[in-house]
Amino acid sequence: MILKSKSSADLPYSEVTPETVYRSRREFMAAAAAGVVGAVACVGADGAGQAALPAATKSPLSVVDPAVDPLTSFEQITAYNNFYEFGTRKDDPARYAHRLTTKPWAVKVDGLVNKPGDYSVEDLVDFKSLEERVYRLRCVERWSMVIPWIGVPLASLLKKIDPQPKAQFVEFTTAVRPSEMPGLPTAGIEFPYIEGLRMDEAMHPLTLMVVGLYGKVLPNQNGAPLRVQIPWKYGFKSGKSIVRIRLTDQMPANTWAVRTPHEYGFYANVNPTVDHPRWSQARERRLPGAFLDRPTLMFNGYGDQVAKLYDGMDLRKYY
Ligand SMILES: Nc1nc2c(c(=O)[nH]1)N[C@H]1C(S)=C(S)[C@@H](COP(=O)(O)O)O[C@H]1N2
Ligand SMILES: [Mo]
Repeated sequence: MILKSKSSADLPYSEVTPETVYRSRREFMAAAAAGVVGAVACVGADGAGQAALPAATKSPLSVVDPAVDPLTSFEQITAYNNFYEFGTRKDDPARYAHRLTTKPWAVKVDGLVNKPGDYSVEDLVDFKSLEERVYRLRCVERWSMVIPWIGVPLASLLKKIDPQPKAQFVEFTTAVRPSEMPGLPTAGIEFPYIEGLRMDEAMHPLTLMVVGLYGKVLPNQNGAPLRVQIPWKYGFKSGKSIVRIRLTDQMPANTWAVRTPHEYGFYANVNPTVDHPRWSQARERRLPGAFLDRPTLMFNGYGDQVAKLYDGMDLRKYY
């Protein structure tokens, strides 16, 4: 497979959503002229500096009711992040992730697939069939957000690389760039950050490969250029800035489960009845709120669609 250097930002203008979708171009230019908007690498608080993606269709798989779960602001989604490669404080990714070079970007595909190779993001993701999916994100640390992700089903990507029948798991490896990631030496976890899914979880229509949010190219602090999103699992399952996708018949050794196995497992399904050893998972706070003012939902509210994947499994044992 040839690695192409063409990126979403290089698409012809006609394929690009007008800036007016989220903010008027005039307003943006005025801000730019006034010096309010920084270098292209920096993300404005409202996303104004971030390139637009081709138009996305709204997915019916967005089950979130805006009356109950209003969208979290672009500013909040990009200002409060876990991305330990850039530091362990919530504002470190927003400060330092612009250092990550996301173009060109190669994703190595290997293991039990019929089409291994080095792929570009555009080889793996069809930018003409992007979907917008509003998903809740529930971090194991008990905060949550509601995010309008842009992406394609992981299943569509897997179809392109053609898994062999023996493949039982998908393993994701994320980028390690010592010169661009100031948090590597002090994070207290092993790098590269590894995550994985069972094949049926990976093929589930809710599992999304994300390239954007709020109609814009994914900001670096949220895992540009490619991250996964599994809405019924705790946030740590959704690896950011993926550089390798490996199909395997062994359960992947995911980073947090390797580091503290009594606290974090492979499955990490959101479950209000199974506590973290150091805190209850029964409630959560919706950012920017400070209080645990709402109950956490089984499978983060996606139980109708995913509970059957775990029929007969003891979810206390397989946490
Ligand atoms: N490579 C990498 N991916 C990662 C992390 C990380 O530290 N490194 N943190 C995870 C955790 S704990 C969460 S909650 C989500 C946060 O995603 P967000 O910042 O887009 O909300 O990213 C996940 N993916
Ligand atoms: Mo998290």
